[in-house]
Amino acid sequence: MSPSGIGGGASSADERPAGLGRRREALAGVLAVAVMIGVSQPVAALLAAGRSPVIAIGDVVIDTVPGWLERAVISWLGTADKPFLIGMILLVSALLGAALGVLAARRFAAGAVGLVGMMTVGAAASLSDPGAGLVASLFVALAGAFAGIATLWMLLRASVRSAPAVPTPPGAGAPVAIGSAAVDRRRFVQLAGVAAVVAFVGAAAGRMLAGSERIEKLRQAIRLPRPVRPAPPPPPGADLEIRGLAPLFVPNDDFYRIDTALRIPQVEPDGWSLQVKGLVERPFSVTYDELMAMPQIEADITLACVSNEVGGGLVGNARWQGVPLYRLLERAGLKKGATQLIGRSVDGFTAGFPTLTALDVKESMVAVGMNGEPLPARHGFPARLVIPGLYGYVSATKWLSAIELTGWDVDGYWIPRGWAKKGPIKTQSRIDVPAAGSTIPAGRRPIAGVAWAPTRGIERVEVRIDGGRWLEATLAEALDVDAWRQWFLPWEPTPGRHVIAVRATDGRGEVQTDERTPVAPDGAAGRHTIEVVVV
Ligand SMILES: Nc1nc2c(c(=O)[nH]1)N[C@H]1C(S)=C(S)[C@@H](COP(=O)(O)O)O[C@H]1N2
Ligand SMILES: [Mo]
Repeated sequence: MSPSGIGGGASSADERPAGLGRRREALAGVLAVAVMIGVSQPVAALLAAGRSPVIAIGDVVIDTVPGWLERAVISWLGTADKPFLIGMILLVSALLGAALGVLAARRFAAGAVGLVGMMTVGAAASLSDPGAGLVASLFVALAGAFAGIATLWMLLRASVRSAPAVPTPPGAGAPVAIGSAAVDRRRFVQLAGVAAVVAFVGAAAGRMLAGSERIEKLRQAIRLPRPVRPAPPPPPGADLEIRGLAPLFVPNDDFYRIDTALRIPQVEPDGWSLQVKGLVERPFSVTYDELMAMPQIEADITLACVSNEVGGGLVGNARWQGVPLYRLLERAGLKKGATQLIGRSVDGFTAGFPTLTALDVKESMVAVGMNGEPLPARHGFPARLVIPGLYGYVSATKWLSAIELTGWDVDGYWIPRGWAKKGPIKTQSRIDVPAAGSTIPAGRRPIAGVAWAPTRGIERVEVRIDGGRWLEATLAEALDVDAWRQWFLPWEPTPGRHVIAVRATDGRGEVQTDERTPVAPDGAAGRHTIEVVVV
């Protein structure tokens, strides 16, 4: 075996007197970056004002990419957009690491400066987070950079250590004896293994320390107070319980999740408070315990995302519990000009809607409970807004930290990104059974689905098969005007291809439009139409 094969490179040994292949240099750089990131995670998690550089960079990317690109990525990847973004950041970091490894093998200082530069970008990104601190961010960056540089140094030195001290005379053949080359290689592999373990353990420790398990324990220990106005039990027959049909209440674990948070904010209920401020006579704040002690209501409300395509799954119904908004607004006293209510999240997200909605729609609430449990972390623990009839992007602020009364001129997060200022939920209906595009056996079977028009209710659902006349579907018992309603139509199809369309009529007698509009800027319209093959 020739020593020039150690590094796996194709170039001859004379070009690399130390026997150090480019691949190995690059690998050293990648591992240095991995350790750097791995070490920065637990350090960031341990400091209250520290932030993971990777998450921080991701957050900045989310906040700065143009609205159309963000929409395109979400519609392409759905909720996989976040893992994808993290993956891209790690990939770019690895590529930078590889380049820095090769550079450091020639000029170590240059490589080290590169690593420091990467961490500086991370620290700078952290500072765009409202809760991050300058000193903590610098400390995270320094700790990571130090670990990365040390790793790079050890890995590169391990590779050149066994190089001969005396230059081999020209033409003397292999510069490194086979025995020492093997030692050299083993040492590199060992160190590389250690580096990989350090990076992995660091990342895992960071996750653990980030507090999600602790907050989950606290959350599970919380008992929701009995609502002063409980929602009536669902009438019998409100849930048709047809296989494949969306349940009347979507279980919390299955409920769709949409937000800009790369890492779910872990909010300690004890340190949390909700401020009511802005154009109010008496600004105040309430702690979690105070909020829990206030009279609460319960309401069945369907939440929908403006990004939901016709027939899509970014919609769900739940039984929410919380403090009605009008109570908080009464206590604060509205000033003239307080035409908009902005919800602010601990992570900086904002959403605003007309103050009148909060006053007129009595079920508008600061929710603390979802389907009988304290809000799950991913759905906004400890508190969020739930406003019947409005898409989430203008209303449903999770991890709520403040309610701010402003004029209409202030814009929430999504408005400058190309979404409509007003976001009423459009009347929609969806066919769940049979599944779109499926092949099904002939025989009697229902066509079934859900329809929703929060605040207006659903009065009628009609189905059209193969372009025939509209057939009236049977509606399940209604839960509440704010909640979705199931429907079904018995069907005995003939073999072959069939096209099924659905349309709903809301409580005001308005028929869902057939005119297709895209999700941007104010929600998709059009009728869900599916094709199935009966065999
Ligand atoms: N803090 C915060 N709250 C947020 C968002 C967000 O990005 N950050 N997204 C909103 C959007 S666009 C929707 S559709 C709903 C979704 O709520 P869910 O994830 O509980 O289903 O949350 C809203 N609340
Ligand atoms: Mo949304």
